[in-house]
Amino acid sequence: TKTTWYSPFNAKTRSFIYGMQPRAVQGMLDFDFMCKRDGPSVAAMVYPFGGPHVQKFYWGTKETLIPVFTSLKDAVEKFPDVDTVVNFASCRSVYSSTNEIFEFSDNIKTVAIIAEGVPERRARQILHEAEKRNVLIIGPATVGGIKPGCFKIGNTGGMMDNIVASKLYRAGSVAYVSKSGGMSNELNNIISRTTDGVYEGVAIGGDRYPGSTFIDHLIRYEQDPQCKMLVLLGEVGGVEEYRVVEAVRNGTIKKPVVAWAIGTCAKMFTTDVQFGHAGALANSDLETADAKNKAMRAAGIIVPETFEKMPAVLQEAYEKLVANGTIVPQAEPEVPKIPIDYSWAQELGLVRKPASFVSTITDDRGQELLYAGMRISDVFKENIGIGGVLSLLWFKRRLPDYACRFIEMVLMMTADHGPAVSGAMNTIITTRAGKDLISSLVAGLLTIGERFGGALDGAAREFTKAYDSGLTPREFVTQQRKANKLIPGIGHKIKSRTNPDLRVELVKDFVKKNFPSTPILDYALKVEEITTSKKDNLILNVDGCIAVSVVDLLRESGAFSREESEEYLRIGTLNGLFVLGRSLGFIGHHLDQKRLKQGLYRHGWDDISYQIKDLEPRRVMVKENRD
Ligand code: Q5B
Repeated sequence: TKTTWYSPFNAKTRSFIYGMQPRAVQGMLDFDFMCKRDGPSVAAMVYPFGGPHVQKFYWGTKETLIPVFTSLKDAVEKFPDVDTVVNFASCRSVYSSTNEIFEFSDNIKTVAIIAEGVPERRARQILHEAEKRNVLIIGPATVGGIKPGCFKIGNTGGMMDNIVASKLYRAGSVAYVSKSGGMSNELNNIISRTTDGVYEGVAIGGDRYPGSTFIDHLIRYEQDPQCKMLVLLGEVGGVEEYRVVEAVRNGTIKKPVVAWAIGTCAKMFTTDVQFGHAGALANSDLETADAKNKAMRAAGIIVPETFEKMPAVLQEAYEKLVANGTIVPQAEPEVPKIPIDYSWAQELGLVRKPASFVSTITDDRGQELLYAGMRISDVFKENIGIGGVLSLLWFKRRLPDYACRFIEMVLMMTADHGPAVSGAMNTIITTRAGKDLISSLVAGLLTIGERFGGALDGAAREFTKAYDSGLTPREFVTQQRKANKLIPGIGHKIKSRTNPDLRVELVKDFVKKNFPSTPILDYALKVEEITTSKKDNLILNVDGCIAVSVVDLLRESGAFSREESEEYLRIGTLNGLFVLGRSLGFIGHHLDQKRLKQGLYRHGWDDISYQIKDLEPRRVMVKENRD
């Protein structure tokens, strides 16, 4: 269906959206879908940044892709059928972008300019150029307009439920023109309740120099045979309403016009009142709303006594047109179902869905980040330290001060044990191979396990089990030996009874002084007496000592139930302490190597015992077999 000058929008109208306005585009597509259009009224978006790409939108309940072009030229080349542009450019760039649009005036016949605050000089230049090129401008400073069943400009009409309530999904017989988007919504509402509905509605915008004026649209409506009745919602300021008065007087407009100029209350103010719109200020008596209403009434336009009486006069005028056969009311189509966005439906409390993830430790959704319910500002106000933070994030509770200090001690104690240990070595080699911090850190962390640094969980488990089952320390050692198992937490490569690990001494000292009781540590020390009597280095090592102390903390502090403490032992909490602490050291080693600009490491041949057998006989055998 081809458009005409008086009917620029129809159910085939396709548009470009100038600017990145996904919400507006989705609103237009939802409207299109409700109107049962064949396809989306938005052909493409034009947005100069980020390169050409596609964006996903809903078409009903399904998804569709809308291309984004970086230039209007590309968009026009791809979609030569598009004749409308909704220009969302800001007031700063609207002049240049609209001029760019004018370059394609062979294709683009209607431009809606949404921006507010366009300088009047620029608005006049745009208007001048548009007239020269025969392009219809709606705006600036407008929400746009709507043609029920056909096309909706940008955000016109508001939310979908509003559009349904005003029956804008199907055409009526009444066309209106107003200045403001808000008042257009009011007209949509009133017209849908008092007549067979809106045929078309345009908000020309509240500036002093709109690209098209009341009369431009009313003359279009007059010419359009589908439109039977006109509505004008003018306002104080400017003289555009008088052009309508003149058109009615001289017979250019013959269809019934219902009109009202808003701002009659201005006379109640002792000084001149500037209403919301830039143009809404009476510069002379002629520009007052009262004068306009009087002139319109005198010309035969249907003007209610007050705006409140507008619905009544609209209904009366409409019923006359029905009575004389001008309007034949149509059967109401089924009210379209509007798919609503999931997030909106959720906000309205209409849907529920099981969450894919559950989290119980932190919440970043509110104004303030919460750690286990504690506001981040309180974390600092109360100076709970890293031990306090760990107790919130790992145990979801505030632990007693001594427990937090113990946690901090563990982290400090395990932070590093020199470059020679497995993990640090791995980190160093990885760094020297040119890898980044995270790779080098992870390379080090991956060495933590039963033998190196990761014996805490095992130590806690085995010592606790032995203690709980009533084994004497000696029975425990014997049992482990018989089972050919090393006792986790016992033994060290370099530390021994004669070369004690001072870290272990510090932990023991702290725990003995601060913990309410230490049954598992005491038990482990008795085991140590037995193992060291066999071999000097079979001491309770740093992993073992921390592990049994944590068990005592979990069980004896009163902060955990027995089930909770069992669970924390089971789920790997204790090794986590070593991992966290030693990360400090591994990162240090990585930075150290980088700082020292150490080159790629290659191990010396002399330090590898090559035990490769001569392969010759095998080769011969293979040959023989083949023969
Ligand atoms: N024997 C730690 O072994 C080490 C025994 C044992 C009964 C044991 C070894 C062991 C359990 C795992 C453990 C954490 C591998 C260590 C750490 C952090 C670190 C590291 C650092 C840091 C040392 C010699 C003889 C053999 C064995 C017997 C050894 N351990 N018996 N229970 N636990 N421990 N890991 O010296 O009769 O001669 O055959 O696996 O707790 O990783 O600083 O380096 O901060 O970075 O190589 O402190 O103890 O001794 O394995 O040659 O054994 O002692 O059966 O007896 P060694 P092996 P036999 S802390």
